[in-house]
Amino acid sequence: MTKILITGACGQLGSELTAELRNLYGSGNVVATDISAPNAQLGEGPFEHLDVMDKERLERLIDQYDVKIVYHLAALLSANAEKNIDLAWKLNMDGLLNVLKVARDKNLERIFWPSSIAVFGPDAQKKRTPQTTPTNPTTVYGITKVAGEQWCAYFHRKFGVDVRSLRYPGLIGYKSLPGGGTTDYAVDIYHKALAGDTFSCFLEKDSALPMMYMSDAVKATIELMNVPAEKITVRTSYNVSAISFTPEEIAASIQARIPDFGIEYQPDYRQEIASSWPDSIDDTEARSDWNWKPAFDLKKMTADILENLPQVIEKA
Ligand code: AKB
Repeated sequence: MTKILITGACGQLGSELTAELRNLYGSGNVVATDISAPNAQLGEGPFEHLDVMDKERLERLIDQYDVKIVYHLAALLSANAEKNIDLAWKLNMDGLLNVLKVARDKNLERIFWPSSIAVFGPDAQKKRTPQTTPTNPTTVYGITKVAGEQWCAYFHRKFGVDVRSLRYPGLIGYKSLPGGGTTDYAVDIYHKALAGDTFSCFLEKDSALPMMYMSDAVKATIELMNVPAEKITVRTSYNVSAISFTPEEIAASIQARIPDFGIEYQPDYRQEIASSWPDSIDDTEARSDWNWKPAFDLKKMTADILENLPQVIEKA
């Protein structure tokens, strides 16, 4: 069985993706790595401490486990990146370049790397932002994603590295917490609603952003990684879309089930980041190249989270 290694496995996406890959391909075949200690969410299976800026350690682990596929998720997200631009550049860029170089030198089969809607800036079409349009981000996170996309395309073109990528919207799940993103409010809001607290939102009530339920994000990632290489026409990163909503709309979807839930708005520096991003995304290429189709809309997602989050909170 082909061995898989995941970097940033303890993060919001990493935790759920690791669990699903272990479920699909066998626990022993998926090596989870992170700088944090492993969490229960990852399930059984090998875990190694790895700082992705340490290329030698990455190489040793690839050899030790005979890894052929890498999901490279370790990165600083948008809001945290604005607070530490040097670390953001170093971690997001050096980490990716280390993985791409190791993939080239060790002839790895396939690499996954996440890009983001953060590649777009204020001059991109705001609604249904197309795959190909100006990518002039105003955040350091966005700059690392634009550069990263170009590195992926370069390593594919020049060295034949089969690197695949998605421009994730904000990811929303109940099993693990996000850290340092601009879209994190859309996870916190469910925790506050279940705790009976009023939610203080750091974005304006009408600030629409593209979002996706975590199970759809995991599905999209695994689907993309299983598509025959010849079907992939985008070697920078695919637009993928699922839901688009404002804080007021997500609050209303919660109030339909918890009528007493209250929200107030106290926008901070993250509003500027959100305002520079698209409201919604056009993902025609992903739909036509590899049949991408999300399963969850806002109503279905809220119902699923409010049903399952209480058990997760109880166990914690
Ligand atoms: C963030 O908010 O930084 C991320 C993203 C949209 O890439 N969730």
